[in-house]
Amino acid sequence: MNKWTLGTKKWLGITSLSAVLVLGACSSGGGGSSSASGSGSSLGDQVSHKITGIDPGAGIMTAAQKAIDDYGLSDWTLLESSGSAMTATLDKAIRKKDPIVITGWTPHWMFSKYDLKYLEDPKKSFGEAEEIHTIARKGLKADQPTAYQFLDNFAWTEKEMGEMMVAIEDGTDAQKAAADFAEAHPDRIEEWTKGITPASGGTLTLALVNWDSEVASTNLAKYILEEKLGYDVKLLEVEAGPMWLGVAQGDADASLAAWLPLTHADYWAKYQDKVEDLGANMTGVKTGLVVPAYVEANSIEDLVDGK
Ligand code: PBE
Repeated sequence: MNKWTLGTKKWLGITSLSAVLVLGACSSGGGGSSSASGSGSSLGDQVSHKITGIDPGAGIMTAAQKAIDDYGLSDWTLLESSGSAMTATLDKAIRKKDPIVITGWTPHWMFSKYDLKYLEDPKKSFGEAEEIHTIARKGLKADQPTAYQFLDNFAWTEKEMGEMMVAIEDGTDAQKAAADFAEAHPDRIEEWTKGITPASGGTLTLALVNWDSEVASTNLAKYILEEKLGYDVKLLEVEAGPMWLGVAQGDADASLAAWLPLTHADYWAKYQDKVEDLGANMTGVKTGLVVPAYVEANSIEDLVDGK
């Protein structure tokens, strides 16, 4: 078990930053001159100083806004969308070999589908050594020891999650992808459930946000809790804020979607006394600004015009 001791880090200016979006001048109107390298204009001009983001509650959005401040990118705007809208926009850009800057994270199938790179982050706006944690409501251990023990045991690797994520992205139903994973890795299922006495019925609620990484982990947990441990599991799909609040209030029993120590630092600061941290279900995860490999920039510092 792993308790984080984070300072109450509050980022000021998250909403006060009123970046100006300059439209028009560079909205590639004529002739499709959408070359990623070389037309002489800055990357900022080429992408209209826009970073394609995801849902506003995601920690990566807070971190990206912090990067805008840290690197002096005051003429850049972070666009809100969703994980799926962001990857659709990325796909469109890559088909045309247009430049694009997105908020990206690993594990994610986009890194197997496309040739992408993280922009270096020397100022560490996106933190370091990030992990995905499982959090549970207080009292789960006493009420549902079977579920608690499994959730406490469960940890897997980026490669393993990748198998499920790619299958889901290719159109496999998430529960079918979980069943396929369990069939391919019986030793892992055995490891995670070893010595745990199945429950005699009962319903559990797992809260998740519709991020591809969490869709995979939460569906695998549901599958194992249902098929091996005797539960009926409901998935509660919510935004990041309600996900933390739901576990804190006991509306959800647990969530496998807590990114710590940085990505969800604000939520942790708010709810750390009201949830139980069961430790990492994956280590070595990462968030940052991501571009297609053909984009010349290598560092967030390269987004400053004139560089
Ligand atoms: N993510 C994926 C989340 C955590 C999981 C990086 C988009 C976030 O930013 O909150």
